[in-house]
Amino acid sequence: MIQEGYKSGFVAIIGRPNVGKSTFLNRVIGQKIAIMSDKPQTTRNKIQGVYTTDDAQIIFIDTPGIHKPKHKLGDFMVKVAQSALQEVDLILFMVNAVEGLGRGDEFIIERLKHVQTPVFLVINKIDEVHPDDLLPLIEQYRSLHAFAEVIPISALQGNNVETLLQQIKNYLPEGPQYYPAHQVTDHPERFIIAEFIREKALHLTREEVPHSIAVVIDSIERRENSDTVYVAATIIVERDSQKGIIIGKRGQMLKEIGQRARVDIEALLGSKVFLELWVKVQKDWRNKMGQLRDLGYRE
Ligand code: GDP
Ligand code: MG
Ligand code: K
Repeated sequence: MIQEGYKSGFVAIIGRPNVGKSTFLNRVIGQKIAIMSDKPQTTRNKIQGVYTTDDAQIIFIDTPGIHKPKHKLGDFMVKVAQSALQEVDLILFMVNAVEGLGRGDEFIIERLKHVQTPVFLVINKIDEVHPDDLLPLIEQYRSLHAFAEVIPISALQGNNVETLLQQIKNYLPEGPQYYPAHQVTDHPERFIIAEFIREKALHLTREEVPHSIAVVIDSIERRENSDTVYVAATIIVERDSQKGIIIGKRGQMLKEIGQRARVDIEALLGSKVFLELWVKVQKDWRNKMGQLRDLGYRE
C-alpha cells in the first residue's frame, strides 16, 4: 500500500534477558501478529512482529548479538548487531525497573554510544515499583546516555503501552506498508527484500531514475541439499532510458545493485543468497492495480 502520510519503519528491541521484551511484543501484536520468525540466532535482523494500523506500520526487530559476548564469535556478533542498530529507524532499550541498572545494561549502553539511531529508554515492570523509586532510576540512566525519550511501562498490565506506540510512530519516517495488514505469509520477508533492491537501485543511480521504479519478487526458494536461498526479482521501470541506466555499461550497474542488495538479504534471512535480477519496462505500471497487488501493495 502506498498512501500519503503513511509511516513505517524498523524498530529494534534490545535489553537484557527477562526484562520483558517478549511480553511487550505479545501485548502489542497479540492477535495481529503477522510474522513470527524462528530464524537462527545468527540472523542479524530477526523480524519478531509487525504492528499495523491505518496510519503506520512498525516492524519490530531483534538484534541477538548486542549482549555481552561469551566468546570470540560473540565479539563478532556484537559488531554485526551494532551495524544493524545503525540501520534501524529507532531503538527501544528495555530495562527492568525492579532490578535497576546492572552490568548488562551498561554493556549495552556502551554499544549505543556508537550508533546515531535515536534510542528510547523503556523502563518495564513499573507495576512492581513505587513511583518514588522511578525518578532516581531515570536520572541514573539519563546520566549515561542521551535517550530520545524515557517511557516507563508495564508490558504485563499494559500501562503506558499505548503512549509508547504513539511515540514510536512520531519517530518513524513516511514509508510504504511493507507487509499486508492481516496476512501470515510463508515468505514474510518478501516485501522487505523488494524494498532492499529498490533502495539500492535508487541509491546507486543517484536518483537519475525516479521513484517510479518497482521491484517484484518472482520467487524465493531453498533448493534441496543447499543452504543457499535463491531469489529472483524483476526491477520494473517506466521507460527504456531508465532500463539502460539500471543495467549500466556492460551490466555493471545491475551487478552492483545485486551485490549490495544481496548483502542485506543475506543478513535478513541469515543464509547465503543467490540473487537473480531482471529489468523490465512497463509503461504506466502504477495505474495497474492488479500489478500493484502482485507487488504486495494493497489499494
Ligand atoms: P524477555 O527475556 O526480555 O523476552 O522477557 P519476557 O517477556 O520473557 O519476561 C520475563 C519475565 O518477566 C516473565 O515472567 C514476564 O511475565 C515478566 N514480565 C514481563 N513484563 C512484566 C511487567 O511489566 N511486569 C511484571 N511484573 N512482570 C513482567
Ligand atoms: Mg524473550
Ligand atoms: K516483508
